[in-house]
Amino acid sequence: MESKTQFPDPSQVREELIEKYPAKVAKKRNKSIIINDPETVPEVQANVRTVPGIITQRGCSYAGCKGVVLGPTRDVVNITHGPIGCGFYSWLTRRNQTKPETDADANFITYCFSTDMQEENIVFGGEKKLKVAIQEAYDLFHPKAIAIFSTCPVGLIGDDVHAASREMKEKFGDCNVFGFSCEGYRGVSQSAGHHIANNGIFKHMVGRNNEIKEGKFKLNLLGEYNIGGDAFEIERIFNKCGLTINSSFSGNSTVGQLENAHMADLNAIMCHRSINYMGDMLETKYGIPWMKINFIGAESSAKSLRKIAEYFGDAELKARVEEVIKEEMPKVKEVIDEILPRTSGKTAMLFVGGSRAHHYQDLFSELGMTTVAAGYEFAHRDDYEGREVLPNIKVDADSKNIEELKIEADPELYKPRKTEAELEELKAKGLEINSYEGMMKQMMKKSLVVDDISHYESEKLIEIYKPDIFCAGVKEKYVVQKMGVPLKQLHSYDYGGPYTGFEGAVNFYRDIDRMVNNPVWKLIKAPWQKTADSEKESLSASYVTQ
Ligand code: CFM
Repeated sequence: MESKTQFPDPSQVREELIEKYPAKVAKKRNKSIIINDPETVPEVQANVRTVPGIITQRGCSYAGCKGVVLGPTRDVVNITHGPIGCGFYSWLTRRNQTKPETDADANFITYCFSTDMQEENIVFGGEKKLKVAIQEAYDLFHPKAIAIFSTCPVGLIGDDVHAASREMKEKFGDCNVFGFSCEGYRGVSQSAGHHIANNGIFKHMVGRNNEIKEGKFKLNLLGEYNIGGDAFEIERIFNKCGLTINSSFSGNSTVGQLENAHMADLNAIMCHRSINYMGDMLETKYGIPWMKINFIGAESSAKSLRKIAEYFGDAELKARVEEVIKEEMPKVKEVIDEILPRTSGKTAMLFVGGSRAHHYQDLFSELGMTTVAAGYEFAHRDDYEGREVLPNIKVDADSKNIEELKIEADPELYKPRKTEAELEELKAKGLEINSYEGMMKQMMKKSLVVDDISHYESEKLIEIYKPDIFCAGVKEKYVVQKMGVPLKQLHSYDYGGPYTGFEGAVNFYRDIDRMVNNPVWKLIKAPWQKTADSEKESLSASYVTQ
């Protein structure tokens, strides 16, 4: 791909990133720092342990299970079984918004439930305390479900959260109680927790309610957690088009929705990394296909709507979708026309999570900006290279730790929503069913892809490329900004958003315009720098033209 911008030679950059490491570490990191080629996508080392001592952006398995996947369901009482720190730091730190339909509907999202384990419980066991906590939550709130999340010490001392949950569930009779063995150490990152959460929801919730809800075109929205109200914007657009969200996994979701997920006719997957297991299991057991969609970016939203309409194959729906796109696009176009001259040609780097480093590249390209380097914290090779590499992924000891549920077609409820012939026809039309092409095929040739980037490597990349914006999280924010580069938080959105759909795209364009065109970044100078400008000049000496 041709570009007007000058970029450093990526192989030289890679050398520079690893040159300070001891030989063994350099060898390992080398496999996770890849020069992209969208035509023949190279292999990326991903989902492996972080080298001890390296400052990683990653979180833990408990974070992925409790915080990410189960956290946003508003009427489950989520109890952290463990020391108070784990519960406290997972309390409202992710901006998954909720809006109950009425004031009378349960919403426990603002509560923090923990068993507050003490030394005594570590020595003598914590099951008794856990059962008391479950009882207390039940007496106070009478929730439809109580979920128990294990933290590291629970696994180390061997508390059986599953037996305790079963016992309490039987005792109550009208409250579903279930546990998760999602101890922080259980995998190499929060990704393990996603898988554990998917398994638990599938085993304990999905399929308990066969009610057929109203709506002609019913789909589940998978892997959309309503950060900053993202799911509300998608819902607004779906409502306009006549599409019904049957269940949401799991932004603003309810127990009732998750229990009824098997009654939808399509699973639309936003975040492939965190929820792909659910898509596959719903397909195998109930015959519901899944499709990768992306509502980050106005063009991507339009494309996703068209894909959904094509799937349902209804002429009226297709026409309505076109009408909605026609209605929404002019507002977007107006803002783009204003902003594009100011953002065009600028560069971005995205190092975040397991899906946004891909999705947000679409928004940047709508702004005429180039992503020069990107990477995930905890994604797997399929999120980088595409799902076709799945059969070649080596299952290591860390992945073997996580249970793979054996799912079979349900004798009564399995009902293929599309025949083989219909699926083939859709595929022939370019609709990817049950597949995801990953991030790298959409990235520029010779851009850098770095998995589980270390703090040191981020600083080096910023020094070398001097991007106009760096996207990551709060842990990186202020260090990066002190280097004179604005940082956009792509986890919490810096308290902004929504960024999905058409209205979200406009919000994002405006926020990025304000950041990359703010003169303040050029004025930042550390006390030891003589002048900010002379520093920049010396660094730009390493640039080569492509
Ligand atoms: Fe999926 Fe997410 Fe993400 Fe994720 Fe996350 Fe998140 Fe994320 Mo933070 S589920 S992988 S574990 S899109 S919390 S809403 S922003 S790292 S890129």
